[in-house]
Order: sequence, then C-alpha cells, then structure tokens
Amino acid sequence: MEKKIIKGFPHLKFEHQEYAEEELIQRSDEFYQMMNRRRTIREFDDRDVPREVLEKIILTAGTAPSGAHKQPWTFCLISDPKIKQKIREAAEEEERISYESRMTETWKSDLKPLGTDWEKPFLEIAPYLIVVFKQSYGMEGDEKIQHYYVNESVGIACGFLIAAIHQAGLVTVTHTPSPMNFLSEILNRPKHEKPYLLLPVGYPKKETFVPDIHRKKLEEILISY
Ligand code: IYR
Repeated sequence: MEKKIIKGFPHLKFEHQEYAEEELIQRSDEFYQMMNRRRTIREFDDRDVPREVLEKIILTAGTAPSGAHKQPWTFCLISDPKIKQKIREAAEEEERISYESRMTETWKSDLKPLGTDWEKPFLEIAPYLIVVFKQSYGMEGDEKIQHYYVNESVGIACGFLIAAIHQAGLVTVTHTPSPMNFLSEILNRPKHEKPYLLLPVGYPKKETFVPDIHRKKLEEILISY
C-alpha cells in the first residue's frame, strides 16, 4: 500500500474502482431497483438469523462518514428474550400514553394508512433488536472528547444500517418510541449516550401485507439547475 505524509499526517493511496459509463448506469439502476424493494415491516417471524449477519450489518453502519471522523455511535444488539420483554413492556407503556394523549388527532390520522398502534409485539418476536445510541460526546478514560454533527452522523449511519439489513435479505421498522430514555436504563448505557433509534431485525412473518403507498416521482423530489 502506497503511503505519503501530507501536512504532517499519514495518508494512503486511494484505490478508486472506476466503471465504464454503461456499467455505471447499470449499477446505479440495479442499486435503485434493489433499494426500491425495501418496505417497512411490522410483522416478524421468530426464526433465528445468523449472528454474523447482524455483526456485518453493524460493521456496514460503522462505515458511515461522521463529523471529524469521531464515529459518535454505539449499536446495542439484543437477542436475550428477557431484555426484549423489558423493552417491549417499557415501549408499549410509553406508546400507549402517546396514542392516548400525547399525539395530535392529525398525527394519528396521518398514521391510519400505516396501521400502527401502541402494541409492539415485534419487540419480542424479532430475533434481534438493534438499539442505536448517539454519543453527545466521547469518553476516553476520564477525558471528555468533543463530537460534531452528532445527529447528522448517526442519521447517516442508520441509513447505512437500514440499507444493509435490506440488502442482506432481512427486514426492519424504524421504531422511535417517545420518550425512549427507558432504553438507556434497561441497556445500562452511560450518560453521554442517548437512544436514537430502535430497529427490530429478522424475517417478515409469512403472508405479510404492506400498505399500498407510493414513493414520490423524480420530478417531485429533484430540482435541476
Ligand atoms: N412511535 C409511534 C408512532 C409513530 C410515529 C410516526 I411519525 C410513524 O411514522 C410511525 C409511528 C409508533 O411507533 O407507533
């Protein structure tokens, strides 16, 4: 590997994989077709998934860019049924209050086509839960480490995570019970980590139906200059 010191810091030669235009077009189309088959799934099969798949998916999320390369994320991987049960009970408690009194009528009406409610059986049925924590700052021993663009960085990592779950052939739902500080307690996370997103991961239940909803067309999302 070719190395060079630039402005006092070590650099490695970047090996760029370039494709002919035709292949470039084909690759972008194939990736879009693959990603466009992703659907949010709320009904899971309880079948197990090889743990190494989950580890590879988390490694993929960890390839995301981050502010000053601080990688301000922690991924908790849960398969212990007792912990899943605790998470379900706490999440449903919050969700029940949200649906009964915290969410506006407009919000609940916007969710009707998606068929959501306070019950979250997938938190126990899915073989794995991934809880993503954002690190507001880092800790090296007793020393606080400054982190930057934490929400953006962790959001991008979650995008990578969701794409990796789908690409591997598994399904998920981006679940954000609100408030979700119960996750810090159950998972015993330090105070510089805040829960960001909860993703059940597994196979879909057989004969699952998904809402008949559509994605915006290119003309609706692209403005060219
Ligand atoms: N967190 C709740 C409500 C919810 C909110 C939005 I915005 C959604 O897109 C879906 C659900 C729940 O998980 O049911």
